[in-house]
Amino acid sequence: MSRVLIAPSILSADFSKLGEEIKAVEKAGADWIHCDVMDGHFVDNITMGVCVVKSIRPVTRLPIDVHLMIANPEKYVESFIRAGSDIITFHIEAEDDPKEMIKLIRYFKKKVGVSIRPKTDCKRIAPVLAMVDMALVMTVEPGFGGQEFMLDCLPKIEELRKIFKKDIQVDGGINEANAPEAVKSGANILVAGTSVFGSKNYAEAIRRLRG
Ligand code: S6P
Ligand code: MG
Repeated sequence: MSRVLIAPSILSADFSKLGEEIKAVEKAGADWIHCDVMDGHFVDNITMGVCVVKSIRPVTRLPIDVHLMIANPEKYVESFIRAGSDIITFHIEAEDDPKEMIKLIRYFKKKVGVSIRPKTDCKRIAPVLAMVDMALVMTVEPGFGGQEFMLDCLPKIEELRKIFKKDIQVDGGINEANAPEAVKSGANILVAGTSVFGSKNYAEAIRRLRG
């Protein structure tokens, strides 16, 4: 099993010193920087946009992993990529033409992820799995950091791992207690907001997540 990657979600960071926070998690061993973009339509929250990606790009050499929890994501792909995104993940529930969306991200030679909410079956993304680099299984209902990990999403990760050999990312309520189960089920990239940025020692928190 290749090394588990840790992608701290800056949604839980202190935005009054975001640059320092990103440098700190990079120094603490983070592999990616996860940006939760929400538009108040696809989910009932509004968080960050292109300007945040643009402002953090010069601060870190880590891949910037953009999680689009927005309606009509195809409208914003180019601006997020030009701002410095390395990975663009969209929700299958938000995109009428996922294959066109994937082709658009590929046009810019960026990594493509497709995400499913807890209630969405793996079957919804089966037709596009061959086209993407990563599948993101939400382990909370998208919208807010700090929620409880949904254990009933574990069988879905196992089911997905049986048919998908590339990166499986999990996102939502990940901590040192449930990370081993998520990895055992087949996840190899862990998004963590509260369990990293809510800790006193980022390096220790990341080490514990990696197991
Ligand atoms: C739900 C949520 C996720 C975050 C994740 C990280 O939309 O906002 O997209 O990436 O929840 O936060 P935490 O505190 O759950 O680890
Ligand atoms: Mg996320």
